[in-house]
Amino acid sequence: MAVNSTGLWRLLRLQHGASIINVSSRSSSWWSGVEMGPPDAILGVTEAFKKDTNPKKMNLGVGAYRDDNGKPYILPSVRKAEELIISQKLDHEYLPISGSAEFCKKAIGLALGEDNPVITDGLTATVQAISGTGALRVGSAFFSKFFPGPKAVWMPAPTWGNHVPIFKHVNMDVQQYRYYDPKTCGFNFSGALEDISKIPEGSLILLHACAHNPTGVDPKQEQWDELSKVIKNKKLFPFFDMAYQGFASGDIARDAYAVRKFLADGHKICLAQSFAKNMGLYGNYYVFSTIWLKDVKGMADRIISMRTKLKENLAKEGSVKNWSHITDQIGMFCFTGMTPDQVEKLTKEYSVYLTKDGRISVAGIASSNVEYLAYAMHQVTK
Ligand code: CBA
Repeated sequence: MAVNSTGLWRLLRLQHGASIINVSSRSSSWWSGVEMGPPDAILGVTEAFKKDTNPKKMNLGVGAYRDDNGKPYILPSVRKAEELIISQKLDHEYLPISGSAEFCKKAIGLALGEDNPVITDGLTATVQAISGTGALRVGSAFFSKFFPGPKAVWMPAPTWGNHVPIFKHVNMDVQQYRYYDPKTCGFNFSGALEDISKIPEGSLILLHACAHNPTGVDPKQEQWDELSKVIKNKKLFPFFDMAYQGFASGDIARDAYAVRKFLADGHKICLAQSFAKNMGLYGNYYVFSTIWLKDVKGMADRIISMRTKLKENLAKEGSVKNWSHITDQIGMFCFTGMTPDQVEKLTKEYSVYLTKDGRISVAGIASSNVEYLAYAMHQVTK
């Protein structure tokens, strides 16, 4: 939702239409060669959580924002937009093939800043996709078909689980560069620089614009500056995934620093944007508004305060481990450093659900259960 010159709310939404694909028939020999796809590791955590009857159970698996009572949160700006959409009695006509031009303009303006010369000089091409996953899917297919460089993409290790299959599915070779340092639970800057400087010239490199998933570890601004230089020298093509703008620090410009800096340094980039997290729109509406800026800051602040409380409560429990990475990391996720055995114990004995890599969705913690979580984490890590 954006405030236009007359001060009225402008509403923009995706019009996917309802669509289903039916293939007959399940038992037919036509499909005997079809392998069962792997289960989604993150959504599987939610399924296991639902079956647990422990009243103290916590779901820290999926990256979905919860309020301080652990309930799904509808942003006030989104509620307002919904009401306006209904009252405006919009039609359900087809959009052009690249989506709503007005929506695309607002989206790229949010990412780069509306007065960014790349936009004002008409140097961007923006198309609408179905959420961040759809944007990555369309972008990867585009690169697979048209990218003149090697058909390979370098990703941070680790990266969001779906990055790998999305790019493999379009027949791109997936390689990784060092990113996370398990010793410090922080950014392996020298390792990243070393690996990136060995990537063949003209290749594609995937970067998380902010709030890296799953580690919550972001380069500092001066480290981004250095990365930009090295990536430019190697003539790599940066593909940014920005799924958390505003959600990391509460400040949309700060979270877009890397993207804007790379453009200012003269890179040509590709950018996949998602509004699932920062607008709480895991479904289908997209909203831009000034109320939203306040809403997103509220969400970011609550997450940051939960990080502090979790760290404090671990200390109260008597944990002597260094948990400073809980507050050093940023965004929705905290890569706790817990081992798969500790994670298993946490789930089995304390009904705390999270992914096996030790990632917790900080957005799933509430004031009422942060002490319990600290207690449980201390029990399995002491
Ligand atoms: N990029 C990154 C880095 C992400 O973390 C996610 C979502 C997406 C996809 C893209 P969208 O929902 O708009 O398609 O975003 N990652 C998750 O929050 C979650 O949706 C997560 O818990 O990791 C998922 O993986 O299921």
